[in-house]
Amino acid sequence: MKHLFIFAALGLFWGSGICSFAEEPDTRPNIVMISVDDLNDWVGAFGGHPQIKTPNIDQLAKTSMVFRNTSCPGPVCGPSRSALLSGFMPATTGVYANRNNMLDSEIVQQNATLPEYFSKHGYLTISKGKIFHRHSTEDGADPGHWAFDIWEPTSGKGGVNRNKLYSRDKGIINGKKLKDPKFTTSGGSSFDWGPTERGKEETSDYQTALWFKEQLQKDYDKPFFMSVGISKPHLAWIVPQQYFDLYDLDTLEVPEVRMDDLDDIVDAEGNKAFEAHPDFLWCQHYGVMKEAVRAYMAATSYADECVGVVLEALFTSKYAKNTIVILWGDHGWHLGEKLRFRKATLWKESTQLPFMIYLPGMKQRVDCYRNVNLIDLFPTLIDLCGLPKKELDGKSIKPLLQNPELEWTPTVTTRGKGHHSVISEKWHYINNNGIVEELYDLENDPMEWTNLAQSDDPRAIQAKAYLKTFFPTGDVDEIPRAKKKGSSAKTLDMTIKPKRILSELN
Ligand SMILES: [Ca+2]
Ligand SMILES: [Ca+2]
Repeated sequence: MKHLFIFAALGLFWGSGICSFAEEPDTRPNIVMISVDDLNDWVGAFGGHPQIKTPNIDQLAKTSMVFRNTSCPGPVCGPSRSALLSGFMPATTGVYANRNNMLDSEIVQQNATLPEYFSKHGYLTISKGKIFHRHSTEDGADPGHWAFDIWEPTSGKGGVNRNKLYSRDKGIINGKKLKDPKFTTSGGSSFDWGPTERGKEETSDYQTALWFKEQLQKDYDKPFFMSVGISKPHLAWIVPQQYFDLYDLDTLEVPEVRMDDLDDIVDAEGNKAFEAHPDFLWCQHYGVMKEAVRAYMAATSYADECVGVVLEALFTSKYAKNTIVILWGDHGWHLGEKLRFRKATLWKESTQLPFMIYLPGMKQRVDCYRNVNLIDLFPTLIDLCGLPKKELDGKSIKPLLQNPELEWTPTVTTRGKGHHSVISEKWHYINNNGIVEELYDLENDPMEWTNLAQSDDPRAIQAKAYLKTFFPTGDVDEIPRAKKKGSSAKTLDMTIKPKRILSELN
Protein backbone atom coordinates (compact mmCIF):
# COMPACT_ATOMS: atom_id res chain seq x y z
CA MET A 1 0.00 0.00 0.00
CA LYS A 2 2.75 2.43 0.96
CA HIS A 3 4.14 2.34 -2.58
CA LEU A 4 1.14 4.24 -3.86
CA PHE A 5 2.68 7.37 -2.37
CA ILE A 6 5.69 6.92 -4.57
CA PHE A 7 3.48 6.56 -7.62
CA ALA A 8 1.67 9.76 -6.70
CA ALA A 9 4.98 11.54 -6.32
CA LEU A 10 6.27 10.44 -9.70
CA GLY A 11 2.95 11.33 -11.31
CA LEU A 12 3.86 14.97 -10.78
CA PHE A 13 6.23 14.85 -13.66
CA TRP A 14 5.04 12.05 -15.82
CA GLY A 15 3.06 14.56 -17.84
CA SER A 16 5.94 16.92 -18.31
CA GLY A 17 8.58 16.88 -20.98
CA ILE A 18 10.79 19.17 -22.93
CA CYS A 19 8.98 22.32 -24.11
CA SER A 20 8.09 22.13 -27.74
CA PHE A 21 7.07 25.81 -27.94
CA ALA A 22 8.95 28.76 -26.56
CA GLU A 23 5.86 30.24 -24.88
CA GLU A 24 5.09 27.08 -22.88
CA PRO A 25 6.60 27.16 -19.39
CA ASP A 26 9.20 24.48 -18.73
CA THR A 27 7.64 22.43 -15.94
CA ARG A 28 10.39 19.86 -15.61
CA PRO A 29 11.53 19.39 -12.00
CA ASN A 30 14.59 21.12 -10.58
CA ILE A 31 17.36 18.98 -9.12
CA VAL A 32 19.42 19.53 -5.98
CA MET A 33 22.17 16.91 -5.89
CA ILE A 34 24.20 16.83 -2.68
CA SER A 35 27.48 14.97 -2.61
CA VAL A 36 29.13 14.31 0.77
CA ASP A 37 32.76 13.30 0.27
CA ASP A 38 33.87 10.06 1.94
CA LEU A 39 30.59 9.66 3.85
CA ASN A 40 29.99 6.00 4.67
CA ASP A 41 26.86 4.46 6.21
CA TRP A 42 27.51 6.17 9.56
CA VAL A 43 24.33 8.15 9.11
CA GLY A 44 21.35 7.72 11.45
CA ALA A 45 19.09 6.76 8.55
CA PHE A 46 21.50 4.02 7.41
CA GLY A 47 22.27 2.61 10.85
CA GLY A 48 26.03 2.19 10.36
CA HIS A 49 26.91 3.49 13.83
CA PRO A 50 24.45 3.56 16.75
CA GLN A 51 25.76 6.86 18.16
CA ILE A 52 26.16 8.99 15.03
CA LYS A 53 24.29 12.30 15.00
CA THR A 54 23.06 13.31 11.54
CA PRO A 55 19.64 14.89 12.18
CA ASN A 56 19.43 16.77 8.89
CA ILE A 57 20.11 13.86 6.55
CA ASP A 58 17.81 11.73 8.73
CA GLN A 59 15.06 14.31 8.28
CA LEU A 60 15.41 14.08 4.49
CA ALA A 61 15.26 10.28 4.76
CA LYS A 62 11.85 10.53 6.43
CA THR A 63 10.26 11.36 3.07
CA SER A 64 12.73 9.72 0.66
CA MET A 65 13.53 6.39 -0.87
CA VAL A 66 16.54 5.20 1.08
CA PHE A 67 18.75 2.83 -0.92
CA ARG A 68 20.32 0.46 1.61
CA ASN A 69 22.59 -1.42 -0.78
CA THR A 70 24.32 1.08 -3.04
CA SER A 71 27.75 0.45 -4.55
CA CYS A 72 30.32 2.85 -5.94
CA PRO A 73 31.66 2.27 -9.46
CA GLY A 74 35.20 2.59 -8.04
CA PRO A 75 36.24 2.77 -4.35
CA VAL A 76 38.09 6.13 -4.46
CA CYS A 77 36.97 9.67 -5.33
CA GLY A 78 38.32 9.98 -8.89
CA PRO A 79 37.05 6.74 -10.45
CA SER A 80 33.74 6.88 -8.56
CA ARG A 81 32.92 10.48 -9.46
CA SER A 82 34.25 10.16 -13.00
CA ALA A 83 31.95 7.18 -13.56
CA LEU A 84 28.91 8.84 -11.98
CA LEU A 85 29.45 12.09 -13.92
CA SER A 86 30.47 10.59 -17.27
CA GLY A 87 28.03 7.69 -17.05
CA PHE A 88 30.74 5.16 -17.96
CA MET A 89 32.34 2.56 -15.70
CA PRO A 90 36.10 2.46 -15.01
CA ALA A 91 36.45 -0.62 -17.24
CA THR A 92 34.96 1.42 -20.12
CA THR A 93 36.94 4.65 -19.66
CA GLY A 94 40.22 3.39 -18.17
CA VAL A 95 39.78 5.77 -15.19
CA TYR A 96 40.84 3.37 -12.42
CA ALA A 97 42.85 5.70 -10.16
CA ASN A 98 42.73 9.23 -8.78
CA ARG A 99 45.54 10.29 -11.07
CA ASN A 100 43.69 9.27 -14.25
CA ASN A 101 42.01 12.33 -15.75
CA MET A 102 38.62 11.41 -17.24
CA LEU A 103 39.14 14.01 -19.98
CA ASP A 104 41.95 11.86 -21.39
CA SER A 105 39.43 9.10 -22.08
CA GLU A 106 38.15 9.06 -25.65
CA ILE A 107 34.62 8.07 -24.71
CA VAL A 108 34.42 10.98 -22.23
CA GLN A 109 35.72 13.32 -24.93
CA GLN A 110 32.79 12.32 -27.13
CA ASN A 111 30.03 12.38 -24.53
CA ALA A 112 28.45 15.11 -22.40
CA THR A 113 28.90 14.67 -18.66
CA LEU A 114 25.81 14.68 -16.42
CA PRO A 115 25.73 18.48 -15.87
CA GLU A 116 26.66 19.17 -19.51
CA TYR A 117 23.85 16.91 -20.71
CA PHE A 118 21.32 18.75 -18.57
CA SER A 119 22.69 22.11 -19.73
CA LYS A 120 22.46 20.97 -23.34
CA HIS A 121 18.81 20.10 -22.77
CA GLY A 122 17.67 23.34 -21.23
CA TYR A 123 18.64 23.18 -17.57
CA LEU A 124 20.68 25.83 -15.75
CA THR A 125 23.52 24.01 -14.01
CA ILE A 126 24.99 25.54 -10.86
CA SER A 127 27.81 24.22 -8.70
CA LYS A 128 30.11 24.97 -5.81
CA GLY A 129 32.27 22.58 -3.79
CA LYS A 130 33.69 19.22 -4.77
CA ILE A 131 31.64 17.47 -7.45
CA PHE A 132 34.24 16.38 -9.99
CA HIS A 133 37.44 14.92 -8.60
CA ARG A 134 40.20 17.52 -8.82
CA HIS A 135 42.02 16.01 -11.77
CA SER A 136 45.77 16.43 -12.00
CA THR A 137 46.94 18.36 -15.03
CA GLU A 138 50.33 19.90 -15.77
CA ASP A 139 48.92 23.34 -14.96
CA GLY A 140 47.20 22.50 -11.68
CA ALA A 141 44.16 20.66 -10.38
CA ASP A 142 41.09 20.82 -12.62
CA PRO A 143 37.94 21.03 -10.44
CA GLY A 144 35.49 20.51 -13.34
CA HIS A 145 34.45 24.19 -13.55
CA TRP A 146 33.98 23.76 -17.32
CA ALA A 147 31.02 21.40 -16.88
CA PHE A 148 28.63 23.94 -15.30
CA ASP A 149 26.85 27.10 -16.47
CA ILE A 150 27.53 28.75 -13.12
CA TRP A 151 30.46 27.61 -11.01
CA GLU A 152 31.96 29.15 -7.89
CA PRO A 153 35.32 28.30 -6.34
CA THR A 154 35.14 27.27 -2.69
CA SER A 155 35.84 29.88 -0.06
CA GLY A 156 36.35 29.95 3.70
CA LYS A 157 39.04 28.70 5.98
CA GLY A 158 38.66 27.54 9.54
CA GLY A 159 42.36 27.23 10.38
CA VAL A 160 43.69 24.52 12.70
CA ASN A 161 44.00 24.65 16.49
CA ARG A 162 47.52 23.19 16.69
CA ASN A 163 47.26 22.64 20.45
CA LYS A 164 44.76 19.86 19.88
CA LEU A 165 46.05 18.42 16.60
CA TYR A 166 46.56 14.69 15.96
CA SER A 167 48.74 13.83 12.96
CA ARG A 168 50.17 10.46 12.07
CA ASP A 169 52.40 11.81 9.31
CA LYS A 170 53.82 14.55 11.53
CA GLY A 171 53.97 12.34 14.64
CA ILE A 172 51.74 14.57 16.77
CA ILE A 173 49.29 13.43 19.46
CA ASN A 174 46.97 16.02 21.01
CA GLY A 175 49.27 18.89 19.96
CA LYS A 176 52.45 17.24 21.31
CA LYS A 177 55.27 16.11 19.06
CA LEU A 178 56.28 12.49 19.69
CA LYS A 179 59.97 11.86 20.44
CA ASP A 180 60.31 8.75 18.33
CA PRO A 181 57.20 8.63 16.13
CA LYS A 182 56.14 5.30 14.67
CA PHE A 183 54.24 4.59 11.42
CA THR A 184 54.80 8.06 9.97
CA THR A 185 55.29 7.10 6.32
CA SER A 186 52.22 7.71 4.27
CA GLY A 187 50.85 8.40 0.84
CA GLY A 188 47.75 10.36 0.00
CA SER A 189 46.01 12.79 2.28
CA SER A 190 47.09 13.24 5.86
CA PHE A 191 45.66 11.17 8.65
CA ASP A 192 45.10 14.31 10.73
CA TRP A 193 42.34 15.58 12.97
CA GLY A 194 41.52 18.26 15.50
CA PRO A 195 39.40 21.39 15.96
CA THR A 196 39.48 24.47 13.76
CA GLU A 197 40.66 27.79 15.12
CA ARG A 198 37.58 29.63 13.91
CA GLY A 199 33.83 28.97 14.10
CA LYS A 200 31.68 27.10 11.61
CA GLU A 201 30.59 30.27 9.78
CA GLU A 202 34.13 30.69 8.46
CA THR A 203 34.63 27.10 7.32
CA SER A 204 34.54 26.11 3.68
CA ASP A 205 31.61 23.65 3.55
CA TYR A 206 29.42 25.92 5.66
CA GLN A 207 30.14 28.78 3.25
CA THR A 208 29.31 26.49 0.34
CA ALA A 209 25.96 25.73 2.01
CA LEU A 210 25.24 29.44 2.60
CA TRP A 211 26.05 30.17 -1.04
CA PHE A 212 23.41 27.64 -2.14
CA LYS A 213 20.94 29.19 0.29
CA GLU A 214 21.39 32.45 -1.64
CA GLN A 215 20.99 30.70 -4.99
CA LEU A 216 17.74 29.12 -3.79
CA GLN A 217 16.30 32.58 -3.11
CA LYS A 218 16.82 33.74 -6.71
CA ASP A 219 14.46 33.55 -9.68
CA TYR A 220 15.27 31.34 -12.64
CA ASP A 221 13.69 31.27 -16.07
CA LYS A 222 14.39 27.59 -16.59
CA PRO A 223 14.71 24.52 -14.38
CA PHE A 224 17.95 24.31 -12.41
CA PHE A 225 20.31 21.50 -11.53
CA MET A 226 22.32 22.46 -8.45
CA SER A 227 25.32 20.30 -7.57
CA VAL A 228 26.30 20.84 -3.93
CA GLY A 229 29.75 19.50 -3.03
CA ILE A 230 30.36 19.00 0.70
CA SER A 231 34.01 18.05 1.30
CA LYS A 232 33.81 16.53 4.81
CA PRO A 233 34.08 13.94 6.29
CA HIS A 234 37.06 13.55 3.92
CA LEU A 235 40.40 13.78 5.74
CA ALA A 236 41.72 15.86 7.36
CA TRP A 237 39.03 15.87 10.07
CA ILE A 238 39.55 19.50 11.01
CA VAL A 239 36.11 20.81 12.03
CA PRO A 240 34.89 23.14 14.81
CA GLN A 241 35.20 21.87 18.39
CA GLN A 242 31.42 21.86 18.85
CA TYR A 243 31.18 18.75 16.65
CA PHE A 244 33.80 16.84 18.62
CA ASP A 245 31.82 17.77 21.75
CA LEU A 246 28.79 15.88 20.42
CA TYR A 247 30.51 12.60 21.28
CA ASP A 248 31.69 11.34 24.65
CA LEU A 249 34.97 9.43 24.33
CA ASP A 250 34.29 7.25 27.37
CA THR A 251 31.11 5.74 25.97
CA LEU A 252 32.03 5.85 22.28
CA GLU A 253 31.68 2.57 20.41
CA VAL A 254 34.30 1.58 17.85
CA PRO A 255 33.86 -1.15 15.21
CA GLU A 256 34.66 -4.68 16.34
CA VAL A 257 37.76 -6.04 14.61
CA ARG A 258 39.49 -9.41 14.48
CA MET A 259 43.26 -9.34 14.41
CA ASP A 260 43.37 -12.52 12.28
CA ASP A 261 40.81 -11.19 9.78
CA LEU A 262 43.26 -10.95 6.87
CA ASP A 263 44.74 -14.43 7.35
CA ASP A 264 42.15 -16.14 5.14
CA ILE A 265 42.73 -13.90 2.11
CA VAL A 266 45.56 -15.69 0.31
CA ASP A 267 46.80 -16.59 -3.16
CA ALA A 268 47.20 -20.15 -4.48
CA GLU A 269 50.55 -20.49 -2.66
CA GLY A 270 49.00 -19.39 0.63
CA ASN A 271 50.65 -15.95 0.67
CA LYS A 272 48.63 -13.27 2.46
CA ALA A 273 47.34 -10.60 0.07
CA PHE A 274 46.81 -7.84 2.64
CA GLU A 275 48.43 -6.56 5.84
CA ALA A 276 47.21 -4.23 8.57
CA HIS A 277 47.42 -0.59 7.42
CA PRO A 278 49.78 1.92 9.14
CA ASP A 279 46.81 4.18 10.11
CA PHE A 280 45.34 1.28 12.07
CA LEU A 281 48.68 0.28 13.59
CA TRP A 282 49.34 3.90 14.61
CA CYS A 283 45.96 4.22 16.35
CA GLN A 284 46.50 0.90 18.08
CA HIS A 285 50.10 1.65 19.10
CA TYR A 286 49.25 5.04 20.60
CA GLY A 287 45.81 4.03 21.95
CA VAL A 288 43.90 6.64 19.94
CA MET A 289 41.39 4.43 18.11
CA LYS A 290 38.45 6.11 19.85
CA GLU A 291 39.86 9.57 19.13
CA ALA A 292 40.12 8.74 15.42
CA VAL A 293 36.60 7.32 15.28
CA ARG A 294 35.22 10.34 17.13
CA ALA A 295 36.97 12.69 14.68
CA TYR A 296 35.30 10.99 11.68
CA MET A 297 31.96 11.24 13.49
CA ALA A 298 32.58 14.93 14.30
CA ALA A 299 33.37 15.65 10.65
CA THR A 300 30.23 13.75 9.63
CA SER A 301 28.01 15.77 12.00
CA TYR A 302 29.58 18.97 10.64
CA ALA A 303 28.84 17.84 7.06
CA ASP A 304 25.28 16.99 8.13
CA GLU A 305 24.77 20.51 9.48
CA CYS A 306 25.94 21.98 6.16
CA VAL A 307 23.51 19.69 4.31
CA GLY A 308 20.80 20.96 6.67
CA VAL A 309 21.41 24.59 5.65
CA VAL A 310 20.80 23.69 2.00
CA LEU A 311 17.74 21.51 2.74
CA GLU A 312 16.10 24.13 4.93
CA ALA A 313 16.72 26.79 2.29
CA LEU A 314 15.17 24.53 -0.36
CA PHE A 315 12.12 23.44 1.61
CA THR A 316 11.27 27.01 2.66
CA SER A 317 11.72 28.31 -0.90
CA LYS A 318 9.27 28.49 -3.77
CA TYR A 319 11.10 25.49 -5.28
CA ALA A 320 10.07 23.15 -2.44
CA LYS A 321 7.31 21.47 -4.42
CA ASN A 322 9.08 20.92 -7.74
CA THR A 323 12.60 19.81 -6.86
CA ILE A 324 14.15 16.35 -6.76
CA VAL A 325 16.76 15.93 -4.02
CA ILE A 326 19.55 13.38 -4.35
CA LEU A 327 22.12 12.70 -1.65
CA TRP A 328 25.13 10.41 -2.05
CA GLY A 329 28.52 9.63 -0.58
CA ASP A 330 31.08 8.76 -3.27
CA HIS A 331 32.25 5.44 -1.69
CA GLY A 332 32.51 3.84 1.73
CA TRP A 333 35.14 4.19 4.44
CA HIS A 334 36.89 1.79 6.79
CA LEU A 335 37.20 2.81 10.45
CA GLY A 336 39.20 -0.14 11.73
CA GLU A 337 37.35 -2.92 9.88
CA LYS A 338 39.77 -5.20 8.00
CA LEU A 339 42.53 -3.60 10.12
CA ARG A 340 42.54 -0.34 8.25
CA PHE A 341 41.15 3.13 7.82
CA ARG A 342 40.25 4.90 4.58
CA LYS A 343 38.85 3.48 1.32
CA ALA A 344 40.25 2.03 -1.95
CA THR A 345 39.44 -1.61 -1.14
CA LEU A 346 36.82 -3.94 -2.60
CA TRP A 347 35.44 -4.91 0.82
CA LYS A 348 31.91 -3.86 1.65
CA GLU A 349 33.00 -1.13 4.06
CA SER A 350 34.62 0.62 1.11
CA THR A 351 32.22 -0.18 -1.76
CA GLN A 352 28.88 0.60 -0.06
CA LEU A 353 27.64 4.13 0.46
CA PRO A 354 24.63 6.18 1.56
CA PHE A 355 22.25 7.13 -1.25
CA MET A 356 18.72 8.52 -1.20
CA ILE A 357 16.28 10.16 -3.55
CA TYR A 358 13.46 12.50 -2.61
CA LEU A 359 10.81 13.13 -5.25
CA PRO A 360 8.30 15.96 -4.80
CA GLY A 361 5.18 14.63 -3.12
CA MET A 362 6.86 11.79 -1.25
CA LYS A 363 5.23 11.57 2.16
CA GLN A 364 7.09 8.80 3.93
CA ARG A 365 10.32 6.87 4.00
CA VAL A 366 10.58 3.75 1.87
CA ASP A 367 13.66 1.53 2.03
CA CYS A 368 14.94 -0.24 -1.06
CA TYR A 369 17.37 -3.14 -0.62
CA ARG A 370 18.15 -3.82 -4.27
CA ASN A 371 21.78 -3.52 -5.37
CA VAL A 372 21.98 -0.17 -7.10
CA ASN A 373 25.10 1.77 -8.08
CA LEU A 374 26.08 5.41 -8.49
CA ILE A 375 26.63 4.59 -12.17
CA ASP A 376 22.81 4.38 -12.35
CA LEU A 377 22.25 8.01 -11.36
CA PHE A 378 22.84 9.63 -14.78
CA PRO A 379 20.27 7.45 -16.64
CA THR A 380 17.88 7.74 -13.67
CA LEU A 381 17.88 11.54 -13.77
CA ILE A 382 17.43 11.49 -17.56
CA ASP A 383 14.43 9.22 -17.00
CA LEU A 384 12.91 11.28 -14.17
CA CYS A 385 13.27 14.59 -16.01
CA GLY A 386 12.24 13.38 -19.46
CA LEU A 387 15.49 14.15 -21.27
CA PRO A 388 16.32 12.24 -24.48
CA LYS A 389 17.64 8.76 -23.74
CA LYS A 390 21.39 8.34 -23.89
CA GLU A 391 23.57 5.24 -24.14
CA LEU A 392 25.32 4.84 -20.79
CA ASP A 393 26.72 2.02 -18.64
CA GLY A 394 24.17 2.28 -15.80
CA LYS A 395 20.44 1.63 -15.85
CA SER A 396 17.61 3.83 -14.67
CA ILE A 397 16.31 2.97 -11.21
CA LYS A 398 13.04 4.82 -11.79
CA PRO A 399 11.28 1.41 -11.80
CA LEU A 400 12.55 0.89 -8.22
CA LEU A 401 11.20 4.29 -7.20
CA GLN A 402 7.82 2.99 -8.33
CA ASN A 403 8.25 -0.45 -6.78
CA PRO A 404 11.29 -0.98 -4.52
CA GLU A 405 10.68 -4.74 -4.46
CA LEU A 406 11.12 -5.35 -8.18
CA GLU A 407 13.63 -8.03 -9.08
CA TRP A 408 17.04 -6.49 -9.72
CA THR A 409 20.54 -7.71 -10.55
CA PRO A 410 23.85 -7.63 -8.61
CA THR A 411 26.23 -4.74 -9.27
CA VAL A 412 29.93 -4.16 -9.82
CA THR A 413 32.71 -2.11 -8.22
CA THR A 414 36.09 -1.88 -9.96
CA ARG A 415 39.40 -1.09 -8.28
CA GLY A 416 41.69 -1.57 -11.27
CA LYS A 417 41.92 -3.43 -14.52
CA GLY A 418 40.94 -7.00 -13.60
CA HIS A 419 40.12 -6.09 -9.99
CA HIS A 420 36.37 -6.31 -9.52
CA SER A 421 33.76 -7.05 -6.90
CA VAL A 422 30.20 -8.15 -7.54
CA ILE A 423 27.65 -7.79 -4.78
CA SER A 424 24.14 -9.18 -4.38
CA GLU A 425 21.86 -8.82 -1.38
CA LYS A 426 23.18 -12.14 -0.05
CA TRP A 427 26.72 -12.57 -1.33
CA HIS A 428 29.84 -10.57 -2.15
CA TYR A 429 32.43 -11.93 -4.54
CA ILE A 430 35.81 -10.25 -5.05
CA ASN A 431 38.39 -11.17 -7.64
CA ASN A 432 41.79 -9.50 -7.46
CA ASN A 433 43.14 -10.04 -10.96
CA GLY A 434 42.54 -13.77 -10.86
CA ILE A 435 45.18 -14.15 -8.14
CA VAL A 436 43.18 -13.79 -4.94
CA GLU A 437 39.48 -14.58 -4.61
CA GLU A 438 37.09 -13.76 -1.81
CA LEU A 439 33.48 -14.70 -1.18
CA TYR A 440 31.42 -13.50 1.77
CA ASP A 441 27.99 -14.61 2.97
CA LEU A 442 26.47 -11.22 3.77
CA GLU A 443 23.37 -12.66 5.46
CA ASN A 444 25.33 -14.61 8.05
CA ASP A 445 28.59 -12.66 8.04
CA PRO A 446 27.89 -8.95 7.41
CA MET A 447 31.37 -7.97 8.67
CA GLU A 448 32.95 -10.15 5.95
CA TRP A 449 35.10 -12.05 8.42
CA THR A 450 35.06 -15.47 6.77
CA ASN A 451 36.34 -15.90 3.23
CA LEU A 452 34.36 -18.70 1.57
CA ALA A 453 35.98 -18.48 -1.89
CA GLN A 454 37.51 -21.94 -1.55
CA SER A 455 34.62 -23.43 0.41
CA ASP A 456 33.08 -26.69 -0.87
CA ASP A 457 29.65 -25.68 0.44
CA PRO A 458 27.39 -26.01 -2.66
CA ARG A 459 25.66 -22.71 -1.77
CA ALA A 460 29.00 -20.89 -1.90
CA ILE A 461 30.05 -22.60 -5.13
CA GLN A 462 26.76 -21.69 -6.76
CA ALA A 463 26.89 -18.08 -5.52
CA LYS A 464 30.42 -17.62 -6.86
CA ALA A 465 29.53 -19.02 -10.27
CA TYR A 466 26.46 -16.78 -10.49
CA LEU A 467 28.20 -13.57 -9.43
CA LYS A 468 31.08 -14.21 -11.83
CA THR A 469 28.67 -13.83 -14.73
CA PHE A 470 28.36 -10.12 -13.91
CA PHE A 471 32.05 -9.34 -14.23
CA PRO A 472 32.95 -6.81 -16.90
CA THR A 473 34.68 -8.32 -19.90
CA GLY A 474 37.33 -6.61 -21.98
CA ASP A 475 38.44 -4.00 -19.41
CA VAL A 476 40.23 -1.21 -21.27
CA ASP A 477 43.78 -0.32 -20.31
CA GLU A 478 44.31 2.35 -17.68
CA ILE A 479 44.69 5.77 -19.31
CA PRO A 480 48.10 7.36 -18.64
CA ARG A 481 48.43 8.88 -15.17
CA ALA A 482 48.97 12.64 -14.92
CA LYS A 483 52.42 13.83 -13.99
CA LYS A 484 52.61 14.67 -10.31
CA LYS A 485 53.64 18.25 -11.04
CA GLY A 486 50.88 20.76 -10.45
CA SER A 487 48.54 18.03 -9.35
CA SER A 488 47.80 18.83 -5.77
CA ALA A 489 47.32 22.13 -3.96
CA LYS A 490 47.30 24.61 -6.82
CA THR A 491 43.98 25.01 -8.61
CA LEU A 492 43.98 25.42 -12.35
CA ASP A 493 43.62 28.90 -13.85
CA MET A 494 39.84 29.04 -14.39
CA THR A 495 40.24 30.51 -17.87
CA ILE A 496 41.70 27.17 -18.95
CA LYS A 497 38.88 25.02 -20.23
CA PRO A 498 38.92 21.91 -22.39
CA LYS A 499 37.47 22.23 -25.88
CA ARG A 500 34.00 20.80 -25.40
CA ILE A 501 31.21 22.04 -27.67
CA LEU A 502 27.92 20.90 -26.16
CA SER A 503 26.10 20.62 -29.48
CA GLU A 504 28.80 18.25 -30.71
CA LEU A 505 28.81 15.99 -27.65
CA ASN A 506 26.57 12.92 -27.53
CA1 LIG B 1 35.73 10.55 -1.71
CA1 LIG C 1 38.84 -13.02 7.45
